[in-house]
Amino acid sequence: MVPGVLLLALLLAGDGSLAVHRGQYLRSFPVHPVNDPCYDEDRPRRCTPDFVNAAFGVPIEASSTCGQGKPARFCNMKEATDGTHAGGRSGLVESSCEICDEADATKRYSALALTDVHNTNNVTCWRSEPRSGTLDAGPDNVTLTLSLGKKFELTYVSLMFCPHAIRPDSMAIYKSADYGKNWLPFQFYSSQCRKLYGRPTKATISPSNEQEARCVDHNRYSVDGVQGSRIAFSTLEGRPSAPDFDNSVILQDWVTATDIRVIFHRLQPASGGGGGGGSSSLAKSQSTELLGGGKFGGVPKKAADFLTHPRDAGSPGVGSGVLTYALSDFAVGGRCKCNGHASRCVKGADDKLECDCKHNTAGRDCERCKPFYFDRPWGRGTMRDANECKGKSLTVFRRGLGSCEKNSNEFECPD
Ligand SMILES: [Ca+2]
Repeated sequence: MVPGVLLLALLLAGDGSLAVHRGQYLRSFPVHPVNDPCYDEDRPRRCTPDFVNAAFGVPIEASSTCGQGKPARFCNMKEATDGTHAGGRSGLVESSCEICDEADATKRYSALALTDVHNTNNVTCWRSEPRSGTLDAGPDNVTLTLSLGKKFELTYVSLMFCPHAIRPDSMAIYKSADYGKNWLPFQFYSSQCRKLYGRPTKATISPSNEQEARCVDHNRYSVDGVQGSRIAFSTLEGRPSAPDFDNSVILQDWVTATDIRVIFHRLQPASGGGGGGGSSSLAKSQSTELLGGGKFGGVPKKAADFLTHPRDAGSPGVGSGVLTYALSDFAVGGRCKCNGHASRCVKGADDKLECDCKHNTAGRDCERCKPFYFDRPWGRGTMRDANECKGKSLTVFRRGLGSCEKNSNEFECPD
């Protein structure tokens, strides 16, 4: 044999042995990557995406922004409390006034500041246009809408107010679980819960009303001071089934959201503090209308009712036309919702966020079984049971192999 041919023969032999080894390698390789949190070796187990601030870097739509269109003047306020409790507000003291102007980077208060990096040494703020503070101007609502683009299961919604900004007297947090078609109340804050939102202050949640929004007098119950402070709504706090969340479909629905909307209804409490009511006759007539309760009487309430809520009597004389709603950070803590069947969410072909589904599940939220895996009904993956979708009894025909194999998910076997 000439040396060249020998070399070729050796090379071919080498290739052949490599092919054998490759085959063995493939056979011994586990079906799922070693570090896949959705599998314990080959056994499926419940898996969830990481806990994140789902709002981070997501643009928020604001119905009003200071300095947009034309520069405006706003004032920071210092709040003077009289030391007594119940509402805790006895007046506002103007501290300093500034100009907002979106054309000037140093005077810009855009909604992008709501979801940027929150650095306590360099706080960036969104501000609403200065509120008129008069009844003639109509409803004083300002709305912030966050669209997550995917179902998430939320643990909290946190709003950080700007330094020297007053915390609004009355505001509501809503959620949508269907990409903004329907809105449900998540939480209310007011010094006059019953009057504005038709709910008692800090109602107790029982097992029969676990997906009802509560109203909290945040001024009364806050311990962290009034100015520049944070409001954090914990979605499961005080809800009896929270320790058994895995098995509570009601709470799983309750924490599910695709969108979060915050509506500031009233910047200042009605004159007279916590329970006072309006001072003008117009204010009184509006209060009476609200107290009548027809509009806010029953539950569940439609978000639309609140969206058209007439402005209640504020304190028209105080800081008229210069006060703003001002937030430095809007955060929502939670996990991308994959029903226990994925450990991460990824951008899909349509550039939308979707679960990287395992356990033979499919859908943006792994909310159904893959085709041909219907041997048992779909179920949410839990600590006790990953509820993998199965297709064991399905007999299929693999094209090209000429034989019937189970689970190959291609063609049904011919009889
Ligand atoms: Ca910020």
